[in-house]
Amino acid sequence: MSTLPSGCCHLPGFFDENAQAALLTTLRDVVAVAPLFKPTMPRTGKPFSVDMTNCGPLGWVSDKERGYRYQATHPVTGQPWPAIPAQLLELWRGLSSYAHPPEACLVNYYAAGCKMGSHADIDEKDFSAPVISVSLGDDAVFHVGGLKRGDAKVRVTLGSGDVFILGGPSRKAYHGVDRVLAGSSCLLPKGGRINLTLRRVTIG
Ligand code: MD3
Ligand code: FE
Repeated sequence: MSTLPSGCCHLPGFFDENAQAALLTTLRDVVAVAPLFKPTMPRTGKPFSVDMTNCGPLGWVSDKERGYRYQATHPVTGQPWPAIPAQLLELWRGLSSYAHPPEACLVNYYAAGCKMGSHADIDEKDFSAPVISVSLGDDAVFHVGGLKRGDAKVRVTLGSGDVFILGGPSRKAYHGVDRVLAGSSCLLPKGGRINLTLRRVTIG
């Protein structure tokens, strides 16, 4: 048994199977308007393991030339991001304790074998708002540490329908995804995992 750092909250099975399927249906509409793209690392141009897209007024993107940033338009289509689905706005209202709506919902798609190296989410301006994440599809082994890269890490399996809230002292903690357990869920017909992160970007 290990305890999560202060400010982290794991809500396993927050969304039941029906709610997961409904969320997936709305995400299909999001991806139809804002197709998944492959971000690249600042300076090196190395591709990310995951594919991404966004919904909401601002989306998180990264490329070799301009680095990590939020912007109002899709990097490939040049179109505005679609709206954040109602179920997710409701989730934020219920759990964020924050007076303003989220501005970004980053959608990460993990095919089998994808991972996400340890990083801190620090491209936002308002750190008083939490980050709220929703996992769908295959289980992932996720880690969360402290404010320094070398701090001790706690590992948690994030399953389909789980919600994870990062706030307070953990808002800038290092975290990442070590691996995805292929075949652990049948929610996604082609397998893999989707993670949604709701974020406030600007000061409300
Ligand atoms: C802990 N996504 O998109 S979500 C990301 O499962 C990201 O795709 C992971 O890290 C994923 O940036 C983890 C849970 C999460 C989100 C933000 C955090 C954990 C966090 C911020 C601080 C500490
Ligand atoms: Fe992150």
